Amino acid sequence: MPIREIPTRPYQDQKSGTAGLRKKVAVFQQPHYLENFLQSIFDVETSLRGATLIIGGDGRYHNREAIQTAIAMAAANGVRKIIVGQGGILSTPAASHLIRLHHAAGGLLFTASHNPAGPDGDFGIKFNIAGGGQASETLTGKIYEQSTQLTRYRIVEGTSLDLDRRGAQKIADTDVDVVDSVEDYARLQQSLFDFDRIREWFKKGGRLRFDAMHAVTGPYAKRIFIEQLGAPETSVMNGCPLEDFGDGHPDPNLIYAKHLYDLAMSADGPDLIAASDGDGDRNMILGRGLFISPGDSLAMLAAHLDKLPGYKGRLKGLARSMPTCRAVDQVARALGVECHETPTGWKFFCNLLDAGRLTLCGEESFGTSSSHTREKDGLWAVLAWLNILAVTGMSVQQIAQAHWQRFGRHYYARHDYDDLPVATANAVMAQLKTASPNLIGQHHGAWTISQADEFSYTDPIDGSVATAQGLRIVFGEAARIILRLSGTGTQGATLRLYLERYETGVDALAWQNNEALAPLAIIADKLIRIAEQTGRKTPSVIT
Ligand code: G16
Repeated sequence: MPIREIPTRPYQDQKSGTAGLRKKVAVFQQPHYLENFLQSIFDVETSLRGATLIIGGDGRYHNREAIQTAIAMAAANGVRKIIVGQGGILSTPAASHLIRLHHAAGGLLFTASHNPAGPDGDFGIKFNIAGGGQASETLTGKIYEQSTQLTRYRIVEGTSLDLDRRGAQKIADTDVDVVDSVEDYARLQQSLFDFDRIREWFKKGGRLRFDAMHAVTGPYAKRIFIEQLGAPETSVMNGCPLEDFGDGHPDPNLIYAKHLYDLAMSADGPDLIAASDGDGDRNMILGRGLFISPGDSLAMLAAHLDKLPGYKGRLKGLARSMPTCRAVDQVARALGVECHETPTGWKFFCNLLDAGRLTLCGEESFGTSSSHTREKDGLWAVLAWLNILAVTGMSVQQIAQAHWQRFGRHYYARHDYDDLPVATANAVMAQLKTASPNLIGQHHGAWTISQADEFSYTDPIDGSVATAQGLRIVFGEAARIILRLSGTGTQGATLRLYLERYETGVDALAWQNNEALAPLAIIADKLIRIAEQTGRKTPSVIT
């Protein structure tokens, strides 16, 4: 098997966003496009030489081809051992776990997360580092620099690995191990949760409906919920991963998983309804009669964490991304633990996790996880909820009501304006940034603006600074309006507007979410004028 150096010309658009490089499939299919990006990683991350690398993906269109290329290039670039999920399948949290378990120098994850798949859909690559977390902005910056000046890439020619056959194979001098995609991940979950109590809950008639959306979590959900926990087969829907995700949009939220919302609202719906996304790191939680927003889910899990075997007496700290509602802050205060506010992007939690300062963290974008891995973990969140239901004997509804009575409630919504011209979206941001200093002290109804600025973050562990992480208008504890540009889109620019309103006492239980947020939406419109500046009368998506 000869190693060849292939001459190439650099592309100039291989800059990673919030979570890796995401583009249309057609972009990745351009000559040498994938190879260039991979070679840039191998050139920059020299620790991969002589080390172990984890490879897998969410099963979307182009996954297998990309994995074959990655294996042939890893072997040509001196990687000693490659561990790859059977069939090329590894969920993002499972890959992160394998990196940690095998002390690998990194992992290549082929996914565009919740973005649609298929020949006209999206593809992506995430590079995760030793320790299991996503590459830092400094590292992705270096990889991008390298990608702009690359002149050759290295590859072992004429290889074709049998991705479906478990066990050892060899490519040139590199050992390749095709492993069961689920086994180690399931073992990790067993070490964290009380599987006996959950099994008992199912036996007593507890009902779960989990939608794997024809994406990566199907095999994980079937093995864990059905085979290991004894849930009926009907508990998992769309459990077979398809290259086009069944033509669906595996983004578990109130728009793309509306059927789950309808199920939750039906008179005899299951006790727990949940979904995950394309690569298995996001989660959506509903109970009979209600949707639990991701920020609330984080806070409720934090309040009950001590009931979970893997976490008893171990809560060190809590964290949320800046636009995520401040519900978890209330829990942190009550429990007397530190609480961190980080920029959007899971990588910002990782230093705190590594330093042992953080046990549980989450984001408004349907991401929740803990110190057990270095990615958000969709099935972990579902198991955590199942475990809490099993131990408390309460319903999701009762847990939520009791939580809001004790801690108050953060009404919350996100309004997305998708596929805007980049210049228009930038202009909206620039306008608000310029206006911000003059907003402080303004009264809007009963609320007064106490702070208006651009969020920047100094990492408490390594002192690195992340600037321009979103604009915030804060009305003390009572409310916030946040505006930021998405870092994960593949078409035009997406503006995200986040609305948060905090109420205690009877007002915490009195309102529908949209009723409570209506006055705040009017204030946001007055201050930011998105409709006027973009010509969009309504958001593309409200979640
Ligand atoms: C990715 C990151 C998340 C982040 C999200 C934000 O999610 O992994 O940490 O919260 O992007 O997306 P945006 O910048 O569009 O608001 P995923 O699930 O797409 O990998």
